[in-house]
Amino acid sequence: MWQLHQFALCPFSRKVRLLLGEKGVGCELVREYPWEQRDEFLDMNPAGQVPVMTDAARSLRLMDSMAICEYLEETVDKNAMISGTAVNRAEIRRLVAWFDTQFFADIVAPLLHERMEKRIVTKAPPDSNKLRAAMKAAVRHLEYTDFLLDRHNWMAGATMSLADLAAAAQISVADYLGGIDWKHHEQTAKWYRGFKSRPSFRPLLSERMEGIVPPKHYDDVDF
Ligand SMILES: N[C@@H](CCC(=O)N[C@@H](CS)C(=O)NCC(=O)O)C(=O)O
Repeated sequence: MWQLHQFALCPFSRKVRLLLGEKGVGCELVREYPWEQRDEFLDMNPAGQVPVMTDAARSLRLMDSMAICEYLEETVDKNAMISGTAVNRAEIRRLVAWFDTQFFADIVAPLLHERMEKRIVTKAPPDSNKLRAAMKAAVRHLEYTDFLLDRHNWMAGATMSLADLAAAAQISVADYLGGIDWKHHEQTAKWYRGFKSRPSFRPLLSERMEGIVPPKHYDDVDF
């Protein structure tokens, strides 16, 4: 049985969880807070980052969300998420990298730092200028996803792909942390409403991070 070492608001772990759900692969969740820097966890992943996916019975240990997703894609046929022509697959990988690096750096990382890490680790208040900058960046990013979704039903083309899972993972954490103003983003909101009702997404939306309450619309499918 796979075990996924992760925490509720890690967008990279969410992407892996969504892929596991879409592919119907069972997995036990093990909560790991990387900021605790536990020796046992650093022995497991010297980078000190979640997600890490292990299967003790088979002595398997996978880390880095993209490496884990590529492994699942290569070993589980059901619901291929990096498929189509070489050009299609390149576009899927480009957009996964876009959400995992740009969207994360501009929006999710500052929100996690200001609203979660400061609260849990340093007990300092959030910096309102940094929160405002992240929300402003979210407007720009959602304008881009509106543009992508104007051209086709899914982020990278006509079918759902890993790009949609990466986008939903990052957007859902930003939304939990109050970083998204959905006004004027009808294309992205429509796509996200559809995503919210998927069985792979429901368990993530019902989870809460201790001490951090999401906005009311967060798990509402008809927000
Ligand atoms: N490239 C890595 C990034 C993972 C990552 O940044 N995880 C964060 C939590 S969301 C983490 O563990 N941060 C702790 C640290 O960097 O020390 C991946 O895709 O798995």
